[in-house]
Amino acid sequence: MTSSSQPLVLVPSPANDLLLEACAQAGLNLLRLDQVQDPDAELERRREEIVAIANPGEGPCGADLINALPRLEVISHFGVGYDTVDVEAAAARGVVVTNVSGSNDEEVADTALGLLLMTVRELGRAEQYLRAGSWEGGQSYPLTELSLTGGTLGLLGIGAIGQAVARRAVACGMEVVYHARNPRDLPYRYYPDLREMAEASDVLVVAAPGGPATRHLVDAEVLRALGPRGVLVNVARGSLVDEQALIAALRDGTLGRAGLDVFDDEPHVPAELLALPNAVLLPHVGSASWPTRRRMARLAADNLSQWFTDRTVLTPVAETRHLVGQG
Ligand code: 8YV
Repeated sequence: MTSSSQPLVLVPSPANDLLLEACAQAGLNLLRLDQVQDPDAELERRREEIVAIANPGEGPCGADLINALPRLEVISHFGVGYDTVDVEAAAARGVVVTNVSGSNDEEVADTALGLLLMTVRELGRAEQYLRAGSWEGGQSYPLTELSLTGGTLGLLGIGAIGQAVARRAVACGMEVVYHARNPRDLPYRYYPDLREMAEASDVLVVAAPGGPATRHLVDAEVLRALGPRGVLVNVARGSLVDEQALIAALRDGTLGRAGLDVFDDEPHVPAELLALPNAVLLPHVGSASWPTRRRMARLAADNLSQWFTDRTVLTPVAETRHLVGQG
């Protein structure tokens, strides 16, 4: 049951049904800004009542909004990546930010594996070949130039998703190496230099957080180092890759192939990319299954109810962890 005496939780942009259902089940009192006639006026009228934000994955949660809410205590973001939330502005105000860390690692890693198979073993293209009748026409599908087994997979980022990708790559008979800000206690070779790692890799999988600190880490030089037989897979954020450099490299053969689930300006995908036969493109479906999205939604709602119960949260982001106890 929700009642107006309960803390008010702002949903600043259109939210998916799973998030709304999970919040309703947790008894949260929501103010959905996309459901009111005049959002600006409503926000102004109720800004002193709002103590929490339930932020849908795609929508921004910027400093303007954070600073407009004098009683804001906590922001629960529906996503593992929280580059759309201005965490610095939140931390400066003492506002705790949570994500849904741990709820979609395996699903996103499966998507990376799918992109690996689609790029390296051309499974999507082979299916199109069959459907077009070419197989029945008497010709076998051409042998693929590459295979996964025996190759080296370089990971940019070795958090929970990176590690889940690494486990799958090992199961496929690949050697795993990684680049991150710091080496970790893991059984994979660490490269302090991304370009050097790209040179030593057959496939580069991007699994690091987005945001200003990682913007365009994968640039023309890294793509050149990956080389004409190299494959880039991105399941993280479009911002980590210089998209124009990627298009140029795929077009002139400097880079062999790319498998992308994420783009710079989603849901827009540049026409140049759509036209490239050596790019496999997915519409950001990394975590897009009912079981995983349900888990994400529940965790996003649980972070808020936990906060209202005992002022702890389950999954605070690193930048605001110091502001809170963990449940
Ligand atoms: C979702 C994601 O697409 O968790 C993330 O960081 O990018 C995806 O799982 C997104 O959160 C849904 O809005």
